[in-house]
Amino acid sequence: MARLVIASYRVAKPKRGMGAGGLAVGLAEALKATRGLWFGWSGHTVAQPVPEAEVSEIGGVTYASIDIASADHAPFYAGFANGTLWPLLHYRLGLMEFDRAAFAAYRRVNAAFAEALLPLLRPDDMVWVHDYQLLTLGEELRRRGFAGRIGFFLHVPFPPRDLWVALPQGGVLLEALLACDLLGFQTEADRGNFFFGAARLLGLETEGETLLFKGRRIETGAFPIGIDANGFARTAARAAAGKTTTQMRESLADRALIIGADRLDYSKGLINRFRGFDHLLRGQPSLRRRVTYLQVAARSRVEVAQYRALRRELDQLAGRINGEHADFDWMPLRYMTRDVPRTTLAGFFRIARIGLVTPLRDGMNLVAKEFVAAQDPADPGVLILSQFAGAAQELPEALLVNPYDSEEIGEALAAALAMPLEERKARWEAMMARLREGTAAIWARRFLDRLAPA
Ligand code: GDG
Repeated sequence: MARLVIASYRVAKPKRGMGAGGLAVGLAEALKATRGLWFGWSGHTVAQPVPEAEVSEIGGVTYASIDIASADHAPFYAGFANGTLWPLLHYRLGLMEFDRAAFAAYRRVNAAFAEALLPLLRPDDMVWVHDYQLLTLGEELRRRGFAGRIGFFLHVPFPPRDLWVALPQGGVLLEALLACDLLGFQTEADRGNFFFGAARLLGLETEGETLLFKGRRIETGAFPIGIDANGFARTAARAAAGKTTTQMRESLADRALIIGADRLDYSKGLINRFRGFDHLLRGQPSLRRRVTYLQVAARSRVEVAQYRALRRELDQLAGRINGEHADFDWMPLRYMTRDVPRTTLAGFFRIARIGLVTPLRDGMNLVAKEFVAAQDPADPGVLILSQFAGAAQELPEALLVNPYDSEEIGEALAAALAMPLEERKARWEAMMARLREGTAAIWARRFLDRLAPA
């Protein structure tokens, strides 16, 4: 098997005591098996970055990283990647900003990545590029002469053509992606949006799921990302018996726990979710004092203005909900913008009666899958899931909601609280079985089998 080379914005180096997240888990096996290389940003910006990557080896896997030029990082990351691409890819044209200088910085950072990665590559390596920060990396590698296999996976959604054309450099970016041999998406809908959009906008011929471009064949496919469901279940069971979860349980005083855990991001639908909880408390007075909603909203991308604005709005709304409904011995909403350790979250998921996951649009949403995996098979909680999360395709037994309708969220909360044990078990078993069939390792293997030279 060819050596696997991963390129992503951030590199997930293994650290002791840290339960790794989705991507690292999925890729670990393939990286180890091929004594692979993981390349990305060091986390540092400097005035004049050197073009050579800093290389280290841990457990047979090589990690290589470079610094990004200080002048480029903000326009690349807060600018084009998260001020232009992120809202567009999540169907939020109204939030999209565009600035040519930021796009130029984005291209320079991708070019600098290619420049530093190229000398580390061998001709028969398989390169797997990840996500929207690195849309032009494949093309930059080709420009510098790399002729081996290149795959690309988009972790976030891909919008329909009519939205994509609003991006002034949209055509250029589509062409850049076609430098790869395989383009992977979370769902068939995302793949279709890209495939038909690119074919139409660039006037390409197609064959099945393959695009034909300048005499080359570019394959596309849907590869829904998974989690290590059994591993997460074990972590959750262990954590639930530990001190923090015990304290949490005691603090609930027999009230049902509703839990949400997301990066503080407008795509996650937190405003509507809070309003949904407010509807529950207003519409079902008998349920008041019988529930506690914990929302972990880990601060994210604070350098982007829209994220700071969302934080202010959520702070206000949380204050209003508690102000209106709380009692001297009951706080309905516990809202934290601090990061919570992964194992703690797993324990909380396990004792929660409801997992509330209502993004307005999400590539996959791993929290939904983690919540299911964490449940106690004898007394599982209920997942309320947005129909616009990629995960909804695989988890139709969740209570699916339209996240734009806060009242529907409120109704789903009431239905989940009333759901009998037998029904909870039946829904959970179906979902858990599917998660076991689509783990992170299986996801990586499916992609790499398709990418491998015939
Ligand atoms: C992108 C796509 C796609 C959350 N809060 C805390 C915390 N988390 C962990 C969760 C989960 C991960 O972060 C979030 O993953 P998601 O998939 O839910 O969302 P994104 O971060 O937006 O990820 C998404 C994913 O890529 C993978 O392809 O599914 O659609 O947007 O693992 O548990 N972890 C800790 N503390 C927190 O407070 N430790």
